[in-house]
Amino acid sequence: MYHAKTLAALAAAILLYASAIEARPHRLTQVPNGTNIGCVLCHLNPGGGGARNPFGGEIENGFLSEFDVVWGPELAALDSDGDGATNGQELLDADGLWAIGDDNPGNVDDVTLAGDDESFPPSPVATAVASSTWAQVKSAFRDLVD
Ligand code: HEC
Ligand SMILES: [Ca+2]
Repeated sequence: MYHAKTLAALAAAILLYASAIEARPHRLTQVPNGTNIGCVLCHLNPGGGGARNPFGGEIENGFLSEFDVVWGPELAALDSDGDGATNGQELLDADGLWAIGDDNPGNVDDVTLAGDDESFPPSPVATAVASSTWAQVKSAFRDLVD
C-alpha cells in the first residue's frame, strides 16, 4: 500500500513533468537563432503556445521527432512562410548544418522570422544583380530590334 506522502510526491512530480512538456521552451534551443527570436518564431502569439505560424506548422507536420524539432538541410531548404527566403536563409544557417548545442550562427541583427512573410532578408545582392542584368539584356535587345 502506498503511503499518502509518497502519493503526494508522485503527484507533484507528475504535475511538474506535465507543465515542463506544456511549456516546451526547449524548442528555442532546437533551431538556429531560436534563442534570439523567441516563441514567435513558431507561434502567432509572441508568448508562445496556441496557434502555430507557417514555420511552426511545417515543423508540426513533418519535423518533430517525439517532442524535438528536427532541424537539418531539408527543413532549411523549405520556405515555410513563402516570402522567397528559405528557412535556413532566414535563420542564418542556409544549408541546415547547425546542430543543437552549437553557437547561434551569423549576426543576430540579420536574423529574420521564418514564419512571417513580412520579415525576410534584404533582397540578396545576387538577385539584384541578376534582375538589373536582365533589364540590360532586354534593353540591348530592344535597341537591336529598333
Ligand atoms: C521551433 C518551433 C517552436 C518554438 C520556437 C516554440 N514552439 Fe511551441 N510548439 C511548436 C509546435 C510545432 C507545436 C505543436 C506540436 C506540439 O504540441 O508539441 C507547439 C506547441 C506548443 C504548445 C501547445 C499548444 C497547443 O495548442 O497545443 C505550447 C503551450 C507551446 N508550444 C509553448 C511554447 C512556448 C512558451 C515557446 C517559447 C518559449 C514555444 N512554444 C516555442 C513549435 C515551437
Ligand atoms: Ca520570413
